[in-house]
Amino acid sequence: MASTRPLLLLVLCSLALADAHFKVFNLRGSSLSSSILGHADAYVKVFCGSATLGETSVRNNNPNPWWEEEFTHFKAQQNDVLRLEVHDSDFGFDDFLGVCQRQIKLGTNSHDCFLEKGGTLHYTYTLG
Ligand SMILES: [Ca+2]
Repeated sequence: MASTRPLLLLVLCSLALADAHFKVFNLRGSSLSSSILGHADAYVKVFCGSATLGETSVRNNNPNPWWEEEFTHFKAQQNDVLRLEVHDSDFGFDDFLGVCQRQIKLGTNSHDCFLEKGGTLHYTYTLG
């Protein structure tokens, strides 16, 4: 029993230094900003550190959208900055509804983020 402890420590140290698997999912908006054109046609762009992970589809005319897309990154590290930009799709220039930024930690974590133009973005991520 005692002999397994150094090995366990070695494994834990290796994990701490290695790139970790990162996934962000369960993106939901609530009470997103509306305009004279109607409700937001919202989508989310996802970044982690210097990597662009992609963007969701547009949820047309919906102040409470849910996106089923999941975004993964295999070279994430603890304390990398997750950045979620929420946009309102429009003809011409899209409106910027707000941004959520957070340093990622190990484990599964859910957060709510208040957007500059009103409304909330909810999301969950897993790192490990
Ligand atoms: Ca729009």
